[in-house]
Amino acid sequence: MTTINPAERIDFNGMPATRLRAPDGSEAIVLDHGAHVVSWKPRGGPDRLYLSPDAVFEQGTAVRGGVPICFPQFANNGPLPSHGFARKSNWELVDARGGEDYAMANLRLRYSDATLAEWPGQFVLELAISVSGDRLDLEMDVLNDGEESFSFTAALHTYLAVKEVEECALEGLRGQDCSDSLTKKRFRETGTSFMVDQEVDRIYHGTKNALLLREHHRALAIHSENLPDTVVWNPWVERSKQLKDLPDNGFRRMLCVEGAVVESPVVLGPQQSWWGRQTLMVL
Ligand code: TA6
Repeated sequence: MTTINPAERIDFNGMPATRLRAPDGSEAIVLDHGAHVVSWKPRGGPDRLYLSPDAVFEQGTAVRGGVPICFPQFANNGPLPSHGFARKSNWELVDARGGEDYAMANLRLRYSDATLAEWPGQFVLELAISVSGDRLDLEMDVLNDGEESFSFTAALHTYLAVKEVEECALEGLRGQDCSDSLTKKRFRETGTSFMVDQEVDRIYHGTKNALLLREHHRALAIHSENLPDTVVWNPWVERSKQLKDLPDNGFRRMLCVEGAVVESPVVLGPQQSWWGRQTLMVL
């Protein structure tokens, strides 16, 4: 009988990575670089994360696709480069193992001279990844390990793979306040089903319910805990052309649905901690 290695160290496009495999066949791959989850295949199914075929795998560069970790700044909401340094940093793999029905890994990024040169927070950031059956769980934990308070914004910038973005619908946002990052307008969502047929870059506030991404033949539930904002992003035609690491038609195969904390930054005093989780589940 062959035994499955629940946490195998592999090379992924020249970068050290861990392939997690649960006994039920579900699997995920996470890079040390950025603690970036680049693949998630639920039991018996295709990859449900989009990874750009033109993604660049290089130290100091963010990977286009998968699940970038935005920390300590979401987008350009502050003085740091877009989405902060965590997604471009090298994390340490601190634990990787499997159980009867799961495989999991834990990666850590701790403040260093390099991060302190950009941002004063003395943080310890961890990402726990767990795969099991039809489900992927991602949890970010932040500890303030210093003597001064700090505040941050963050996101699990999940790129979901879709067959054709124009033919899918995101449900569960009705009634939520929304800031449109393109028009700079704020409004309340009235539609029951959100369809993408142009560039979209929105932050929905106070998301409580699970969202449902429906395609003709399949559906995916997206649930956030302690991540009160949901970002929905698709670059569409023109913006895609400006993104060198995304093919011109790449926008058709992806929709970002991100668990985030943006509107009210998290403030942590010394030794205080915070966590936020996003769960994806195939239905
Ligand atoms: O989360 C949405 C967003 O902030 C967009 O505004 C968009 O530019 C995207 O992230 C990608 O950012 P990046 O820095 O990875 O090109």
